[in-house]
Amino acid sequence: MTVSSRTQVGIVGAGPAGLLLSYLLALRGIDSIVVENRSRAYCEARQRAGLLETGTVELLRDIGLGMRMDAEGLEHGGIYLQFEGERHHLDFRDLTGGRWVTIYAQTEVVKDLIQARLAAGAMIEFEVRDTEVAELDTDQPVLRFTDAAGARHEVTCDVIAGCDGFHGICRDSLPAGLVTIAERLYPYSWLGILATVPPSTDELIYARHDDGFALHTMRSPQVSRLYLQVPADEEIERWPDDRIWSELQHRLTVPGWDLKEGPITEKAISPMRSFVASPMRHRRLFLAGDAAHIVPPTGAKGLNLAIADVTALATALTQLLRDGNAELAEAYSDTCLGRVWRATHFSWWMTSMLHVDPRSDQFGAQLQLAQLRYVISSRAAATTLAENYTGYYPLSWPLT
Ligand code: RFL
Ligand code: PHB
Repeated sequence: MTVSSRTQVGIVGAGPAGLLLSYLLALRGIDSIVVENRSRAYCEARQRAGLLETGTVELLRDIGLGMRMDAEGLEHGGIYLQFEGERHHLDFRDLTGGRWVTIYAQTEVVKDLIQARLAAGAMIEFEVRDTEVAELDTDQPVLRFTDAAGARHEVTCDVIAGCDGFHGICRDSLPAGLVTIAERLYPYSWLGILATVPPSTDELIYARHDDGFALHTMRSPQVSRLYLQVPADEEIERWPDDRIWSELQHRLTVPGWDLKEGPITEKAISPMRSFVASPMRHRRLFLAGDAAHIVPPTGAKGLNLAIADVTALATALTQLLRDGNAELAEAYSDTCLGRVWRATHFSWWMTSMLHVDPRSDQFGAQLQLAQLRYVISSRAAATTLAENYTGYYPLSWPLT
């Protein structure tokens, strides 16, 4: 038997994009249901992004989600760029007229959102199976799924939002031939660890080393997060903890500074990819976040882009569903893609400047170093990095 129901917006995926969209729509009095194929515990523990742009922080505060972020997040006014064995500071506040970034993990953003939505009585169906979106050429698209107890559901919607990440089903449900893909795979991956040890730095260190990139970031005053460039097809078994620490020491070292080591509680390898699908909408199916685009993590843009997409989408859907005006819904894809391509360029630029490309030669290495020397010596070049890193396009969330 199939259980039938209806809602205004059917949302596929309880990552940051889907959850925030449902939260923003509720602020405008619009109903939604979120379906998610993982468990709540899995969604709240999945280790991913850590860094929020100024505009993302301000949005979360403005909509009443800033309490724990303000108490526990770590505000950073800059970063360190390291190359040729020297560490240089970039002061974002000075370069951008006061902008900053905040370290507040994606796991915490997701926990805050799930807690707020469930407290408001929202429908989030975890551990669903066989999600399908159908009737996409009508004004009443349909969302189907099997819930955790095994019951099949069919939800008639006014709109469906595909917030189901890179491996979701919504992008592939768009009509064949509509979507253009622009893609680049990088010839290296990131090995990321979480370690129970206070960070050895006050702000993030991005290091270009002849043996590969390394990044020192953090989660809290007690927990460090670090990344190492590794070969694209690397296996995690080849990286016992002592090898990871010795490679981090080697790539991050500068005279007079110590990298503190501690127990590693998590380690994983992630591939590096740039990917943009356009358009991000077909009739009443809208894609948002990683379902539509992926950036390599070097620019810390993925989560911020997902949040920007759904902020634009919630505004467009309010106009469409409350006021019967389709103008912003029709502009949605172009509105998002402007920001997406800026972030795609920035992430590609940071990635190419800081990683060692195994196919490159002396010419490529010298270009990277020339670019890095330029960034730390020219105020114009440093400002370019700072204004992109802290978030170039403003977010807009009208008060009503
Ligand atoms: P998500 O988080 O992947 O969520 C999609 C959700 O959809 C569910 N799903 C389905 N549900 C129902 N039915 C189906 N058929 C489904 N298929 C999938 C999934 O289970 C999941 O819960 O996408 P969203 O919401 O668009 O959010 C995007 C961000 O997660 C991502 O862009 C960032 O994590 C990227 N990223 C970073 N972004 C930043 O802004 N700053 C950073 O510092 C940063 N660091 C990172 C990162 C990503 C990383 N990895 C592992 C890719 C560091 C790393 C290592
Ligand atoms: C993180 O804290 O996980 C992080 C920060 C900055 C990046 C990527 C990841 O560029």
